[in-house]
Formats: sequence, structure tokens, C-alpha cells
Amino acid sequence: MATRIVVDPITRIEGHLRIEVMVDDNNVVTDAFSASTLWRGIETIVKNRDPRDVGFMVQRICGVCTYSHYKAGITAVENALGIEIPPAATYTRALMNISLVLHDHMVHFYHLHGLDWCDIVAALGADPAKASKLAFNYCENPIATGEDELRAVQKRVAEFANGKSGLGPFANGYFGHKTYRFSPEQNLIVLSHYLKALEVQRVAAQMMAIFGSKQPHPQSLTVGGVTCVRDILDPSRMGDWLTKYKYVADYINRAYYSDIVMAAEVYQHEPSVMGGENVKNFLCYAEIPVNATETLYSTGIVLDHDISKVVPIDETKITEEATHSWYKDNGPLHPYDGKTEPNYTGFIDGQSLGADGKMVDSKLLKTSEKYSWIKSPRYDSKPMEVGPLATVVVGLAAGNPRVKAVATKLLQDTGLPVEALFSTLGRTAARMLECKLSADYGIEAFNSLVETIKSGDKRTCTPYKIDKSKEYKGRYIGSVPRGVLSHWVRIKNGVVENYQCVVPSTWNAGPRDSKGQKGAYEHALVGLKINDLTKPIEIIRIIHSFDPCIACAVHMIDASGNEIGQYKIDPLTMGALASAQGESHGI
Ligand code: NFE
Ligand code: MG
Repeated sequence: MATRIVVDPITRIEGHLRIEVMVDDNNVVTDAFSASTLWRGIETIVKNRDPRDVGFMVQRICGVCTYSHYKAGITAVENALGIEIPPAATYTRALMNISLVLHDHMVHFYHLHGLDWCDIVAALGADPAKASKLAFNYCENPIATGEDELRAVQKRVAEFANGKSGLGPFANGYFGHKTYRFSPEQNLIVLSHYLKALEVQRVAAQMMAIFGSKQPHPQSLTVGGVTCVRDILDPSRMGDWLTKYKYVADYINRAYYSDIVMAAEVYQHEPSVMGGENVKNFLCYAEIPVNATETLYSTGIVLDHDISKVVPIDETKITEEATHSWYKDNGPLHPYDGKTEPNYTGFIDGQSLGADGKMVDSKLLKTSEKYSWIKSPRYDSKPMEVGPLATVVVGLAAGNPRVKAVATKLLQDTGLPVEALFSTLGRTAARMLECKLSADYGIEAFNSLVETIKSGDKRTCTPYKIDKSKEYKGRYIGSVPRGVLSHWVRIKNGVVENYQCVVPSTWNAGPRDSKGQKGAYEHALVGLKINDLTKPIEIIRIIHSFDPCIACAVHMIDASGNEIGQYKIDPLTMGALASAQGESHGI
């Protein structure tokens, strides 16, 4: 008999995400449903606003990819108005983007996803001397793994364990679960890197603030270019960015890279992380210019795992539909014509597995009807996975030399075939590779900025005029840390007439479409075997590998700012299994 398991909320993500799966008598997932239970939003409030203000408003969609929507909003308007920004502005924006990527991916791997791989309790029982030596197996010059440092890490974390609140912020984990594969010493190495990464990410955040004036939500982009002229022309500010960049990039290579190599060594034998990818189609868009002709990522689509060729993107084939989303407009509609009219139809009564392994009465998703606030984006009617795995897969298919260099090194260092990328482990490794692209090659964008200024081209903004008698439309398409992001704007009478964002987590976390085709999260879960139905860490590992951001994926409120409804998630009374991976980071 099929059993329904509810994981709600998925913690250690941004926003509120609920996963429901059906499992058969062998504990294998036969069907899966991904639902955003959060409703907020921005698309509507920018309507009738001055297009020059849009970037500042849409950046509030998210405080995680804090720069992405800002840049997207500004660039969409520039595209609509036909503005070409000066080279110095292009490279400054690239440096801000690099700052974001380094910060965002490192925080995700260590602080949001790391404890899916690293068993903290086991780390406390490790031999620090042995662990310190072991670190040299994965890195020539390991960092934060001296014997004394590791002993201090154990002491620090043990103090949590002995405190009133159990393991403190690490409480409620599924530590000891049989799918944790690291040895105690390997766990200790990752735990030490987890703590060290708290310091390093602070420096990455400061990198953003150098040109952006603050972080989160930098302030120095404007339609036409950038406003941080003094910072670009001040050698000490430029030097400060470079010093911090080198410090963070060094950590990416000595800790993040080597931890992924170590994870690959042991987790390739864990079946639950060697699946977790079934959508088979990948969409990526060029991003982060490093010189006049090259970007770190490539544009294109890979269909059906076929990395022998890259399919060019036709933007007119991008649509969003709401067949299974709580909106009226079922679509599919191109984003220029997209609508966002709410139509909340609620949950149904049913039964799901409780935390004690017994069936309990629950509120369940109406899976044959509408069940999520996220829409279903499609390309040419097909679901796509977006994100770092797409960056790597499309980059390899397109012959991108930088992607090829980092991916080939990792495959050599791990001994894994390229097919291993199509998995949860592969997705987590790909995020590190995307981070490493910025760590290894971001310096080229810095040098391009320096060369531009040295050449005497100190222009930072392109002048422009908005003709109120004209209608404009334009878009931004690019890649942000969770994948392809696009913003689509129509301008009429000098104000925004329509605005639509099609966001990475919308591509990945969206529900099925009118043809019954699942979104990427849903696809990834089908076929998964769960060891213990009351501790479904395998589900959490797969979903976390996408780095969900539901604040980004759902971005709508009542146009007047009115409260539309209240949604409370109580995992116990809803009979749901708390994901039990610490406190929710949902806002
Ligand atoms: Ni809120 Fe975001 C990124 C965007 S989401 S994190 O990256 O856009 O999918
Ligand atoms: Mg949208």
C-alpha cells in the first residue's frame, strides 16, 4: 500500500517549502509533490512605478541572492530602453556578482547543506591527530585542520552538546543515520571547515559592500551603469577587494574543493545520493563577463543528458503556467504577457505518516488540482533543471574552456565518470565548481576593470532619456547562484505596465504542468529509496542540493500591501514530519 510522507517545512532554506511523497511497500518513492506554502511578492507592486526605481524594489524579493534581482531589474530596464552600459560598469557589476557567488555557494554548502553530509556527533568521537594527517589526502596544504585546531573544534561543539539546549543550533539532526558516510575523522575535517566558513563568508560579504556600499542589498547600480565611481578610482578600495578575493578564493580551493573530493570518495557508495536527477534537461545562460568577449558561463540547453551538443535558446519558448498553482491564469503564457491573479484552493483532509511511524490525520495537498504558490516555467513545453549543475553540463556541451578545466580536474581527482554529475552528489559538486569558476577566474574581470580605467575610459554611466510617448519592452536573462533568472518588463507612459520574474527556484521547485510533467524537485525524488520513513534525510539531501529559495520563487503580494491570508505551518498538528534538521531559516 502506498504511504504518504510529508516533510514540512524543509528547513535550512529560504522560505517555506513542503514536500509530499508517496512510497511503496519497499520504501521507494513512487510520486512526489513540491509545494510552496509561502506567498509574498513583488511583481505587482512595481506596476505603475518609475522604471528607474524597479531594481531597488525587486531586489527585496530576496536577501540571499541579494544582488541578483537588483541587477536583473536594472538590466531589464536597460534592455527595454536600449542602453549599453560602459565597460567599467560591466566589470564592476561582474566583481559584485563574483562576490555574491563566492558568498552564496560557500554558505549553502557549509551552513545549509553541510550537515546533510557531515555527522557532527560522529565528529566529536574522532581522533584529531589522525584527522589532521588525513586532511593531506585531499589537499596539499589543508586549512583549519591542524591537530590543535581540530581538538579545539571538538571542545567548542561538545560545549553545545553539554549545554541546556542539547546540540544547540545542531539539535534535531538525524545524526547517526546510516546514510552518513564520512568516517569520524572526515566528519571532523568538514565540521572544522563549517566553523571556519562562518569567518570566511563574512569577508565575502564585505567584498560586495566595497562596491555595493552595503550587503545585503547593495545600492550602487543604477539604470545606465554604476554609481560607485570613487571606489573604482581609489586604488586602496580596489586593493581591498583583491585582498579579500584572494583570501576567499584560497578557502574555496583548500576547503570547499577538497571536502567535495572527500565526499565523492565515500558518498559514491551511497545509493540515495547517486540518483536524484531525472528531469534530464538543463538550461543555462551566459553570465559574469571577464573580458570583452568571454563570460564564465555559457548559454544553451542540454536535452536528455546529451552533452554532445548544446541547443540554442529561443526566448519566445519560455512560458509559465499555473495549472497546479494557486493562480487563476492557467496559461501557459510568455512572461511578457504573464499574469499573477491568486486563486487559493487550500488543502484536503487525509492521512500521512506521523513522526512515530503511525498514520495520522493530516491536511494534504490537493495534488490533482492546485497545490503550490509556485508556477511551472517550461521551455518549449519541457521542464528544465537550472542551477550550477546546468552551468557545468551546458558549459561542457558548449566547450567552455574554464568550465572544462574545473570539471575535468574534479573528475580526475575523484575518478568519477562524467555521468556521475547527473545525481545529488553531482549537483552538490557542481555548485562547488561554479564557485571555483569565480575563485579561479574572477581575477580576469578585476584585471579587465583595471585595464579599462588605465586606458582612460572612466565612464561609469550611459546617459539616456525615457520618451513617455513610447512603449518599451525588455528583459534580463542571466544566471544567478540558483540558476537562470529572467525579468521581463513592459513600459508605457513612462511607467511599468507589466513586470514578471521567472526565477531559478521557480524552474526547479515548481509543480507539474497540464501535461503532468513534474518539476525538477519532483522528478529528482521519484525512485528514491528511503531507509527509515520516520527519518527521511534522503529527501532533505536531494532537495537541499538544489539550494531552494522560496522567497525568490514566489514573489507576489496584494498590490496595496494588504494581508491576503495567514498560513501557519505546524508540522505536528498537520501530521507532518518535521525535517528535523535544526531551526527553520524560513522568513
Ligand atoms: Ni532567493 Fe535567487 C538565486 C534568484 S532563487 S536566492 O540564486 O533569482 O532561485
Ligand atoms: Mg514570477
